[in-house]
Amino acid sequence: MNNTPFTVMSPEEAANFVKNDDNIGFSGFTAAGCPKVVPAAIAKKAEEEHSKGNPFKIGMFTGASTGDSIDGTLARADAIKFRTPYQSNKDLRQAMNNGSTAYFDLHLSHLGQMLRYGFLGKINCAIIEASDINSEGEIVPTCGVGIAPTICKYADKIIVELNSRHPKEIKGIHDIYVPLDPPLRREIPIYKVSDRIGAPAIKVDPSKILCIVPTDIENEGGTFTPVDAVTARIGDNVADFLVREMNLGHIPKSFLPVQSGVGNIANAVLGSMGSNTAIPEFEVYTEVIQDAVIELMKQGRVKFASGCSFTVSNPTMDEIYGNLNFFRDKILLRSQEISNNPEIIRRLGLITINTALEADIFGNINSTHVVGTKMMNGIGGSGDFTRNAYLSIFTTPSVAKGTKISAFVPMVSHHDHSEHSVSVLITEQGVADLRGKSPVQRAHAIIENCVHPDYKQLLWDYLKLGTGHTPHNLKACFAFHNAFNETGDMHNVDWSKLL
Ligand code: 0RQ
Repeated sequence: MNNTPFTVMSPEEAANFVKNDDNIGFSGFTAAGCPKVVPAAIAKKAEEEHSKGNPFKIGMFTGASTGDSIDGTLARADAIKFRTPYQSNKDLRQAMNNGSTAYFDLHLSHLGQMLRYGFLGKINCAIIEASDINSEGEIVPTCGVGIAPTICKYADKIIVELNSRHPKEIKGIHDIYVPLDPPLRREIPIYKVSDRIGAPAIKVDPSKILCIVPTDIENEGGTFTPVDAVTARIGDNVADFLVREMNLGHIPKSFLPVQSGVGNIANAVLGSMGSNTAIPEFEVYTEVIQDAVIELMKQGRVKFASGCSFTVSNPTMDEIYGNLNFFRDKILLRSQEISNNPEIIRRLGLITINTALEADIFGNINSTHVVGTKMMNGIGGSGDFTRNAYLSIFTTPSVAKGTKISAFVPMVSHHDHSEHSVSVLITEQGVADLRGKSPVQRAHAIIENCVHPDYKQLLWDYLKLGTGHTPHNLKACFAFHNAFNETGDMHNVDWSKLL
């Protein structure tokens, strides 16, 4: 029942407010908290317009990746002119790599302020998924926040998808805070992971709300892939390394808050940390709260989690909603500007754990581009956390595509995180501690400890081909990538043919 003064509309009626060339801001972070039915109606409208020979494409500001009902549906309708920031949808990836969608990849913490600074143009309309709304224009988000507070403030108009699948009782789990902009910015007053600094809802000008679209749709929750031998080994290597660091006095005995990236390695790492009893119970300050965090919270191993979304499977989401009294005082959901904020990351002293696509033997990281040219997903929050960490760790399996790709190459084919920000590399083979080491010493640590046995000798041989502080050989530095492009297998590098 609609107890508010706002007009109720169908998704198609709401989609009619969206015009060709509009910039639209979407709530949510990953598929969590994203609107679903209005984007699908916009895609349908785009297809209708295209069939009449009319142009119809929109610009899109999202929190991070979204569900298929936004990125997939709109990409397949060829309805995306511009897109920022992170994404992970295969149809959108194809559109970005073939040039039909212009993609701007940036650090997730930067988007809110860039929108407020006016760097990215106007926001014509915000489409927000809500669990509740009142006549004063207080919108309670659902299971992800993303950039919702800023786009609600700066969009000309707002469409609200009111999704009854999310209980109204979730109110209180969100912490909505938008910093002042320079020159008025002050410190963001989070001194502990659990500090609440904002409001439980997003306050908007009620006159901007075009309509409410009622829905009752399940979250597009991810599937949870079980830990396999490689991810389990990586997880154990991370946990054992952190215990050693604690015993050396490099990490306080009370431990430090942990950020871990998205995906199966992150779940495995948290699982290993949880089951390693030498690690005390810990807190999580991260962007995505995954299944493993919820599991460890139930076991009493994670004391508190601050994040931007519940990026969990649907059964885990149901479990959280069914036990809100247990979880309510242990979790806060914040905007990505706060969950990924450099000031807070540095102040709290985060141990950050992210996944590399490839790394080079000197410790530089490529998180985004497959063989240097094809965008995979985007930098996401990995740069926000890595650059500002107390201890920045990158994990990766040592090989991909069977063993045809080595995750370690002479020089990264695209550069996201520099040697200056990366402290430790960890694979299923072992741990390379890069702190305090020269480039050559880093290469020794990486080749000895992290590289797959198939590729060790090739990389030792490469190290002899260069001179200087960072001994690259510019004729040979992309030999691994060239071998893969030419033969489909990095094993086929032959230094003698290159020099
Ligand atoms: O391909 O799916 O065809 O099998 O890349 O690799 O090992 O399944 O790893 O899913 O964790 O993704 C870096 C992309 C890793 C991710 C990246 C192929 C491999 C496979 C995926 P297939 P895996 P993951 C917080 C932090 C950036 C953002 C970030 C990412 C596919 O972690 O997007 O860190 N990170 N955010 O076979 C060519 C290589 C390869 C390779 C693997 N060297 N060359 N292909 N693959 N290595 C999260 C947010 O910001 C929301």
